[in-house]
Amino acid sequence: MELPDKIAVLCHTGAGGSGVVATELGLLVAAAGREVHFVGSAVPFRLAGQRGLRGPYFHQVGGFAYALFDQPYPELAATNALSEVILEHGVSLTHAHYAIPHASAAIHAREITGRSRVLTTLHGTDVTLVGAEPAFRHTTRDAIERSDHVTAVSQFLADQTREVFGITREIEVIHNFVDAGRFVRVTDPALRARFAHPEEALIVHISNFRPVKRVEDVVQVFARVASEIPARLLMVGDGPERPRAFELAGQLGVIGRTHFLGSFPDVEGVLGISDLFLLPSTNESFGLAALEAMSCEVPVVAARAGGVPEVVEDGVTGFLAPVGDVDAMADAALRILRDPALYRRLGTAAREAALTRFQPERIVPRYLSAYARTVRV
Ligand code: GMT
Repeated sequence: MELPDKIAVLCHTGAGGSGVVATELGLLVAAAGREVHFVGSAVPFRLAGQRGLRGPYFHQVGGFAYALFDQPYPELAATNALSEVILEHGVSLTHAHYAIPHASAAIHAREITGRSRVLTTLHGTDVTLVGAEPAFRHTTRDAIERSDHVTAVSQFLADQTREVFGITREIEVIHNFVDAGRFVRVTDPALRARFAHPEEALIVHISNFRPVKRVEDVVQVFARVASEIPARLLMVGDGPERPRAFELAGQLGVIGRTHFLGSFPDVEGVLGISDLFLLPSTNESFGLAALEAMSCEVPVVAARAGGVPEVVEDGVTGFLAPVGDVDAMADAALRILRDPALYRRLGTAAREAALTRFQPERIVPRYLSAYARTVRV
């Protein structure tokens, strides 16, 4: 297997699963001795503090404001920065996370430079939300069709992509992974005591608070649970729906038991001390935060949406309910939190699933094999 020596990575840099996967994978590929160059508008969320002389390296995409331009054209700036990196460092593979704008930029750079193959990983919103918009339909399909190789983070997403775009090309399914050494149960009574009394259940939600995450359902479920048993809710992340969730928590009388902690990259600490993870999203191609919770022995109550059933096994590592069915989700949460034996069984199985199905040792070689096949095409 002939692996490319130098790889460029394009990804979204803010808080979000695709940037996390791109970063964790890039770090592991760099640790395996390859030269990894991240290209982006900012240092990716979890890459901060991880760079060094031996890489991975980060190259900032420049901006250009000119009176005639009504927009700064970030895709062209990214294409330009990537082309420079390809030519200057002899990069032979670009790993684009998201079809648009990243795969489009990578394909454009491939044409400009006459080198560097393109592997595109689909993460979800590019296909299920943005790409399905008529305004981006042709560009998304084109980016997927003209990539040298395409992977998707779940079987659901691969099937959905073929259906939405009428695409027949191969899409390889490579699930996301979690570092089970880092995402572990934490016994830290002092840390836990900052958020909950010993007798209170600690429920957590992590997301970017976009409408697709249904954060108001999180609050609704929590209010039902908190009316039956002592409990606290940790809301980690930030985004457009946060004010509505905050207001609803006030209306439902649980604001005093809900902590809005904002966004931060090292979520393993908060997951490690929590008892239950809620993910009621309308759609979720994978649900990386749920997997990170599972690795910390935290059972998950989620909506049966998209690729979530490929991660959370109903009745084994948590419970799934129809999207929007907050009563069913609250019932499932109460069932788990009231029954210590069930809680332990689900938590142990969740950790076991993370260890056996979603370990970097199992997933990263699949990407490396895809890298080798892509540069051989
Ligand atoms: O869910 C988000 O809003 C963030 C988004 C992203 O691009 O970072 O997450 C997508 O990619 C993650 C990593 O593969 C998946 O775990 C998420 O399920 C997926 N989000 C959606 O499909 C809504």
